[in-house]
Amino acid sequence: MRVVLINPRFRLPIDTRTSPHLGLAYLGAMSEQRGDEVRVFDADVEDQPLAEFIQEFRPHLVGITANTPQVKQAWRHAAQIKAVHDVPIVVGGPHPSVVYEDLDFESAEQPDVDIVVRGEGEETWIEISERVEAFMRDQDDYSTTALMDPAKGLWEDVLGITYKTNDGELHRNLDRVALADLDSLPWPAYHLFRMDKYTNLQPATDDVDGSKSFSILTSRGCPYRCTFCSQSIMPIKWRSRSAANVLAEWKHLVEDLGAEEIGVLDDSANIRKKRLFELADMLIENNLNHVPWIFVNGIRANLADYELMSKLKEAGLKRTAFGVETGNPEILKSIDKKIDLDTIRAAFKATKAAGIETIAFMIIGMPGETRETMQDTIDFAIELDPLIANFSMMTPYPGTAVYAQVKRQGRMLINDWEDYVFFEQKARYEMGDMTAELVEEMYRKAYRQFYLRPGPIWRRVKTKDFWANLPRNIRIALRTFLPKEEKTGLRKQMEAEALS
Ligand code: B12
Ligand code: SF4
Repeated sequence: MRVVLINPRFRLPIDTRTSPHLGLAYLGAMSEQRGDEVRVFDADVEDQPLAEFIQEFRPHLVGITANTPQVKQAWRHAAQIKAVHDVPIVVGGPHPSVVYEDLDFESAEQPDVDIVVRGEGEETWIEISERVEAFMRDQDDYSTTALMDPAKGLWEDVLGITYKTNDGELHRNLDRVALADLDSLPWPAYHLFRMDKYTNLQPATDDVDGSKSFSILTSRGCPYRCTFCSQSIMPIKWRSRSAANVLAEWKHLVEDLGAEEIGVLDDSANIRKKRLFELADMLIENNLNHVPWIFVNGIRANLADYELMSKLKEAGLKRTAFGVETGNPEILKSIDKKIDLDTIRAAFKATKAAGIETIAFMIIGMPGETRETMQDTIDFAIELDPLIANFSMMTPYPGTAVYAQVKRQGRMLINDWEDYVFFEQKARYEMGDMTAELVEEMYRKAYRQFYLRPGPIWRRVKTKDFWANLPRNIRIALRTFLPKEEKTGLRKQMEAEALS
């Protein structure tokens, strides 16, 4: 069977081409294991128009991924496909998985979407593929309308899906239980991606050829539930792969694919420290520690002591992020991060002492913030003095506690899913005395105050990567801080393409 997996085009191109979509890479690997002929169409990097590609490849099944700002483009892509080819279209990913807000229904009721997959997708995707294939084999009059005929009852017992039968009725089936054994998954199918089209994990900092930069996921989920964090995909139970299983993939990335940089994308990789010690020892023993790697999304600060960090350094860890979020103790308590400022201080101290570079993720404009608390955040970032401080303005994603709180007590300033991004310099909501103007002012101040200190400027200019990457660094800086016209133009272009 021919299957296509699509990553919808996104209107902030520079930030989304850092690495291939790992979720699609897993789904593609599962489909290949099943014997399907698979194509990945990452609309962010493809030159060919989608409709033309679909007409040429004529898939039997299409899957489209969607986080919140991508979802409308996912629906537009579905319409573009159905206009040229009759094929069942499945949408999955973090946005349609927010059942709490009925966002599975929202996608399923789009005229060109047939099935929505909620949560982790590998098993569900394969079950859908099997059903479609079996149906095609048995029917002479194969069409999506026939496939979605309620009288045939083809989808009634498939766990983890929401679907629309051809009478327009929506059906939400029971959830699927999370994968118990992550070691049973195949490795992500990077060969399905045009690797030369990606940048690298952190292009503003490192000078690595994008086709030599790979991601890996060693665990899934997070046992915490911070009030701002969108956790629609993974259940609260944290699950990990065995160290030996991770090592085998790591070896493959380095020895077969020539990885020069590896990004660990886990939400919380260090929940079980023992597993990391084991993995680190294996990387050292197998001579894989010469390839630098990064914890891209942050590890828990309460589980990052000097002993662990120096072992990880020895194993090749170059840089790690921490979700610091705020410098104000009351705000920190209110977001349920289950950590305190001293623990964060200790983690930065231990990590730096081990010789590892640090990134601090900070959020400006949490519910309840004042000018003073936001200033605390800026001051705390300066005190911690990471290599990179990444300030974002609080964006309340559907399904999070903050989203519910803003809907209850605040004023949401956006009502278009495409605006749910935090790269842009606009506040997304107001609450009480916390106005958009204030949040935007403090956000700008954060970058100014943190980066325009003599220390950080000198440190950046001294690095080899900075000079090697100078033209690109300037381009990224310009696009990140002065991108308004370009983004507006791109959005209009996307809408026009969809209508034409
Ligand atoms: C890496 C990452 C990025 C990278 C993406 C690189 C890339 N090309 O993929 C970068 C840094 C660019 C990024 C950017 C953004 N990200 Co991001 N990102 C992540 C992160 C940390 C890991 C993603 C991942 O690989 N997961 C592991 C894979 C296996 O899971 P998955 O992709 O979700 O896929 C599984 C299921 O969702 C499902 N599935 C997904 N798609 C489909 C499709 C079909 C057909 C089927 C059947 C199933 C299915 O099956 C897959 C396998 O189980 C997640 C957090 C997380 N834990 O997922 C946040 C996360 C996805 N990002 C998030 C956000 C908000 C963003 C931004 C909007 C932030 C911003 N700057 O404004 C941008 C959006 C850019 C864009 N175009 O997508 C949110 C999304 C919330 C939401 N409601 O949409 C998350 C969940 C973080 C969080 N906890 O809040 N991100
Ligand atoms: S912010 Fe980090 S610790 Fe908190 S729920 Fe999300 S992934 Fe877990």
